[in-house]
Amino acid sequence: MSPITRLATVMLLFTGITNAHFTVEHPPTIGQFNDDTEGDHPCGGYSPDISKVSTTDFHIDGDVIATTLTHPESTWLYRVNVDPTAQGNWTEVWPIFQQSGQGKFCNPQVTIPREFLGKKGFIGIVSHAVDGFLYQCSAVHFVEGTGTKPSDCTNGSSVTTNWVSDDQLTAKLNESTPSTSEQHTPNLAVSSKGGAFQGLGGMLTIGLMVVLGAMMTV
Ligand SMILES: *[C@@H]1O[C@H](CO)[C@@H](O)[C@H](O)[C@H]1NC(C)=O
Ligand SMILES: *[C@@H]1O[C@H](CO)[C@@H](O)[C@H](O)[C@H]1NC(C)=O
Ligand SMILES: *[C@@H]1O[C@H](CO)[C@@H](O)[C@H](O)[C@H]1NC(C)=O
Ligand SMILES: [Cu+2]
Repeated sequence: MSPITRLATVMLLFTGITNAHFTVEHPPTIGQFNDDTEGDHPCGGYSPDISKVSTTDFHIDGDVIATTLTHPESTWLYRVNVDPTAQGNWTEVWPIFQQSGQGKFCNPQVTIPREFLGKKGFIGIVSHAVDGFLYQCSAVHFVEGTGTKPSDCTNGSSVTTNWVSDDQLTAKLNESTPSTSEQHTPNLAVSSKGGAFQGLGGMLTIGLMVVLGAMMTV
């Protein structure tokens, strides 16, 4: 193989490695998505200020939360609050459940307690997966009625769910300050092709440096 072919092969091997632990399709999240800080409470590395972000209407009688999981399994907590900086005092808005199978999960029927009607606040989505807790937040305006299901609201064909309890996730309803012991630690021992390398943007760099180094010596 020529060095260029070799490089191309390696680039191909690394394609898809930098995918996220999980992403949120609906409602739109706030802040720039960052794989490396997705484990930072409360919003995955972004410090929100409700007065500075634009909100999406979320219908309290039923609206859509849609995620894409790139781990083989996750337990999920959906929580809301109206704290201006998304700290603490969270209310659970869907029972904790476990997803098995990578891919999309779309829940079109999330309801919000009426006391939130007319307020602006956050929907926090917390994943408890093999490499720890991961967070995303959406800034929303809680409005009357039911939302319309977007066309990309689908469930992955290999995705199944079941109700579970997860005390550590439940405890996230009271969590308000970043907790260093809960930081997301990449785990190389993760099974499943692709899953093993998620979040390791650095792997790509290291891998390429190794390859470039090898090419120099050819
Ligand atoms: C926590 O949130 C609930 C629901 O919005 C609200 O009724 C309550 O006053 C809040 N408690 C504190 C201490 O902010
Ligand atoms: C996805 O599956 C859940 C049950 O696990 C179901 O409640 C939900 O309606 C499904 N979503 C879609 C878009 O069919
Ligand atoms: C949250 O904290 C309050 C007061 O400290 C406590 O009563 C409540 O049980 C806690 N809730 C959870 C889910 O840990
Ligand atoms: Cu991960």
